[in-house]
Amino acid sequence: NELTSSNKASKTQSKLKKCPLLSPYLRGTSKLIFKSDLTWGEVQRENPKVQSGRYHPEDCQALQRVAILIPHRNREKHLLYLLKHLHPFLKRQQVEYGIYVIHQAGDDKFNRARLLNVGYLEALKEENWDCFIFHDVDLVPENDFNLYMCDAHPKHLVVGRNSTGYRLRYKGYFGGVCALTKDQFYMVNGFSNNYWGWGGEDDDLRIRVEMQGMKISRPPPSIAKYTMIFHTRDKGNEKNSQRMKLLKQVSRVWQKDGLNSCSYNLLSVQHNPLYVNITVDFVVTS
Ligand code: UDH
Repeated sequence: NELTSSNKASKTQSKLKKCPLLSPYLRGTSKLIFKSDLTWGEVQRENPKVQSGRYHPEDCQALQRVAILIPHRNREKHLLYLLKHLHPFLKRQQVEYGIYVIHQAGDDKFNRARLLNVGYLEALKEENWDCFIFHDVDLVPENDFNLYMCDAHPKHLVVGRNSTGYRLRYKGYFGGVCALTKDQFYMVNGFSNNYWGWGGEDDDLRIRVEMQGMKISRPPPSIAKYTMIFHTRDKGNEKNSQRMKLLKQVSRVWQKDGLNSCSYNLLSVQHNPLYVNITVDFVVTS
């Protein structure tokens, strides 16, 4: 039923004029407030038009259909703060969007990249999304001119974060939040599935992108700013000591390690009001 009503909504939308690239509702920098007693009920009441994590503008036809993919385990408070800010932020941008949280069950080593591959594959079963935003749970965008839409080349949206003085962490950094079209991500065979624990998977994706002759674009530093919600290193996400070795193999293995070899047990798909929660577990291979 949900899907039928979303199809109807898309048909009505296609009769409307196209939304402009820069929506008239953009405000620039917002002051981000993280209230300690914030609840899911409050955020739900603030976003009555969001259903199953989805929204589309009512007065114009969105330029892109965008899926936001958030890898997650044991960061409920961060998720609440992120969605509190992300829903109104995306509404102001007039994009049609859906938010998917991909949750890794159990306490084995965390695998951010494989969760994001799962998000891409599962989200496409629900809707033919044009653009995917791969989004860490603890990074909140500060300026709504940082458009959550895809470009001709893959886009990296985090130039700076408060915790590092708003400077790019290092030349070529491609982590945190990035945007690739459905085809760009497919062309690179998605992320590698083999990075367990922290680090390396984002550099691996950058290498895949560059090998296809694509360039990475970034919005101006004054716009691509994020507040990182403070946290310490999570249990199960220790630094991956294999990462440098794996990074040397990308050109040899990318065609057989990625979307086309992503294995997972799908434990549940729940349609919550503010997001779709996809829970999986993996067989750890290293
Ligand atoms: N994530 C989880 N749960 C985990 C681990 C990771 O949800 O247990 C997700 C989450 O979306 C997070 C992303 O994976 O934003 C990246 O992981 P991270 O936030 O641990 O990586 P980051 O580079 O921090 O932000 C690394 C540890 C910081 C230690 C700081 C000590 N100075």
